[in-house]
Amino acid sequence: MAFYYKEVSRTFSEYLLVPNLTRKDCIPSKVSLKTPIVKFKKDEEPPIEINIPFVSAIMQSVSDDNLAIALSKCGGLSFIFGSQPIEEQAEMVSRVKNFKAGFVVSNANLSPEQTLKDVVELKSKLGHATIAITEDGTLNSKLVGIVTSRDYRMSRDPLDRKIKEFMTPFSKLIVSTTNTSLKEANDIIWEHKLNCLPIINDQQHLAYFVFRKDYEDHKENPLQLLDSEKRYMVGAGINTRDYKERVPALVKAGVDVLCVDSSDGFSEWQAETIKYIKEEYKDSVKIGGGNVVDKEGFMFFVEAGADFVKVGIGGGSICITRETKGIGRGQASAVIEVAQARDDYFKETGIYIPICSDGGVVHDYHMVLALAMGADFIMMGRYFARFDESPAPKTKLGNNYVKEYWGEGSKRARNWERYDLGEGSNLKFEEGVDSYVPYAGKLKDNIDVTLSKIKSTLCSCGAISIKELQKVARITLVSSTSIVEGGAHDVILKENNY
Ligand code: RVP
Repeated sequence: MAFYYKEVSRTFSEYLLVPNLTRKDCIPSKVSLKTPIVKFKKDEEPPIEINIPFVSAIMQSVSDDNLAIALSKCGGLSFIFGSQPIEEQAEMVSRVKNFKAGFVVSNANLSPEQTLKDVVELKSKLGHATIAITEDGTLNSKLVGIVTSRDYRMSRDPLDRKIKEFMTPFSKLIVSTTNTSLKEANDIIWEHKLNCLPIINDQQHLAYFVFRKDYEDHKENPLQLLDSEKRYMVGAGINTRDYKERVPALVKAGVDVLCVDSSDGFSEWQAETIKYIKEEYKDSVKIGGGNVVDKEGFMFFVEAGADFVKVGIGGGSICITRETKGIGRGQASAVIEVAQARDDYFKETGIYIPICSDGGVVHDYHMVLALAMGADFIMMGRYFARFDESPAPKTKLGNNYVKEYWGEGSKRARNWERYDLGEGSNLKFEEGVDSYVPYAGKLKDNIDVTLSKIKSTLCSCGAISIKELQKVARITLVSSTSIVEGGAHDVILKENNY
């Protein structure tokens, strides 16, 4: 006879936190959200911790190098999507690792023979006002000048005017060389009242621009997540098919942590993949597995040697696995059970294996609930897909700006490895949808607001760290009528609310 769970499968919206005494030292500025993401032993320092408990989903529409840099700047970590050719994924990882804060590789480049029309088109396409002019219009030739909006007047200059006639030529530029530090570059910018400083290599090729406007930006990231060589940290997703080729390429590119990406990770292929990587690389490569929703799944990954375990099936906003296959579990129930298994295992062995709650976060308070229920960190897709830095372009839908967000199990992503049950990569049915999400602006601005809310909730619960929250949190189930009571109700809302 089938096994029946006694408890209903529940999700975050069915719970609330009940406040505890807020001590005087419980103030938001004292709250640390630092959290371990890989296995460690009792009384030892975790080998990798992130400064805010968020990681971005292993998805084409979420985690490319651009979002990874923005998130790492804020203290979180991205897992670059694996549903792309090995070289391209490794290239994204290496772009994050080689990114020098404040040093921008120019992607707006033209040649002196091109025209004002090209400048205008490029500017409207990329939104940059500073264009590098190089001999052949690529970064592989000499820098011969730059064009900014100060160099032309749209009302007077004809669109077919050649760039060489109005650019600021190299001879008039103040430039610096690649051994310049960010501090030195900024000093030159201030001294000469520049808006931007081109940094050139010994062949006079443009290596980077340093912009005046970025200066404050780089001073403002006290939580940025850096490795021992002061490079941004980044993760990457892999699958259970081509890992023997993919992992070496990612390791060579400098990846900090890997995760096997699968909708249902409780499979022999995942164990095989993790065991192989641990045999090859010992502890020098950190790898997580998932997704699972119960104690058995967690213990399976513990045996396989995983450094963390990812929790959640079917709760993703773009995920239709529960509808198509009838498998899954409410995200809260899954996290609660797996967290208990993690704690029991820690008590028995002194080995702590962090767990990641993946998918289903809709409101910021869901994040605090996930943490309070025992998650060490949280993976999100929809949350990040809405920001400027995510890969899809911003478009207009009716009167609103939106970004596209598609599931890895959708036809569009063609990531059949994630859903593969060992019989090849043919699509039989989709487990994800293609959708829009409301555009929400810059990642940092949104994360700042989210973090303020989370810190404030921790203070109400009488905690100043995630560990403390997990010890002291008091969580209650809510009735559907009390959920109605929790929102604005029985008033006529003015239009400008929210
Ligand atoms: P959400 O944050 O709710 O958008 O969920 C993101 C998660 O959904 C991912 O981290 C992944 O586990 C899952 N996902 C990604 N693609 C699909 C799908 O197509 N079904 N599901």
